[in-house]
Amino acid sequence: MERIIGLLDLDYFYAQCEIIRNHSLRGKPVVIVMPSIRENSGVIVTCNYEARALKIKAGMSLALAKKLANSSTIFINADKEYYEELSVKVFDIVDYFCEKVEQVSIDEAYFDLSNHVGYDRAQEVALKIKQRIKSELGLTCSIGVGPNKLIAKMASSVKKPDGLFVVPSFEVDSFLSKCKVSDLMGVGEKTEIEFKKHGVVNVFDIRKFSESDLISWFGGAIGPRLYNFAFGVDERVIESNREKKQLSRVMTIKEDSKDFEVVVGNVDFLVDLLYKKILSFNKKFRTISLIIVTDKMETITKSRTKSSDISSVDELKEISRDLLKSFLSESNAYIRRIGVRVSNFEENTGFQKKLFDY
Ligand code: DGT
Ligand code: CA
Repeated sequence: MERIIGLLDLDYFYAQCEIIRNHSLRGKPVVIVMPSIRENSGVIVTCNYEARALKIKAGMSLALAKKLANSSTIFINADKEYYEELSVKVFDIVDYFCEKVEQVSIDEAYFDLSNHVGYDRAQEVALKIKQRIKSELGLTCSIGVGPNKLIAKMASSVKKPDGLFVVPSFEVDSFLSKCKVSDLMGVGEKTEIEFKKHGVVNVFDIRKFSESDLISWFGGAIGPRLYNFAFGVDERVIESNREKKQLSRVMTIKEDSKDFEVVVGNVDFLVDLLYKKILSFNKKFRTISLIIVTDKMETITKSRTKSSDISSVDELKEISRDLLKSFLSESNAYIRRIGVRVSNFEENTGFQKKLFDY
């Protein structure tokens, strides 16, 4: 299966978080300050595009930013706890669509789109992620999609803000042919200057040299990596580092149907797949949901939460079947896609402990 990776980066994140809880800020320059102990001093950690138009930017002192500000500019002290809460909600949405998610900062994560098979489908999923984040939280983000982390990250900044840019594997060369070395991940000012000494400005200039040239310029760790980057090669894997809050399995039914006997086969199949996943996570769960997408592309969710943990695949099947029956008795719609989800987890420590006690 071809590897397809996405990188999601929230736009002017801290500033956007402030704007969504106070709509009167919209349209004004908004600057987020990390205050220092000394009164009236601090550093700018981010600002929105209206403030960037005034040449205010992250890393700048508060004093300088105040000189550049106009009368409508709003300065706000950073509220990290609130931003972290929103960040969790954003990446929970990504988790819902993708199994492997690696968060790399408060507002950035890589995610694996490989099992959505093909760039068209990957693009659709990326768009859905953007739409869900916008409709549920009111935040915009930019997503890049490509065959590896390098290309996904580079693609994410092409259409920033609120962008989506896809570079399928067969377009990597033409994409890189337009990029400068400074666009490559890990190339800061120092590296750029060293490249310049050898006449290297564009990514493709690197290709005129050998890997050992790059090792002699940048050392054995960075040299080979940058050499590979020049050819669009990046083997780094996604290292999932988020605790899963829910697990789900979804499929499209062969033919739209409202016949219990037809749909229940799909539900049982999904429950078997899901149960295998649950066992590998070693968690207990209490809420089961059936997610139904109709032929009119409406999404309906039916859930049941038990007072005790669900203990077997049979119990999971029985509840899923009940939820399906209840949907069919209330609706006349044809079912196109169906999913089963479990949530409300607890660590399954009792069982683990017993195993280790012996
Ligand atoms: P963007 O992605 O260009 O639209 O703008 P941001 O603001 O999302 O920038 P990014 O992705 O580099 O950083 C994400 C958030 O992390 C940003 O909103 C504020 C915070 N941040 C960035 N740089 C610093 C820093 O140097 N110190 C601290 N404390 N926070 C920072
Ligand atoms: Ca960002």
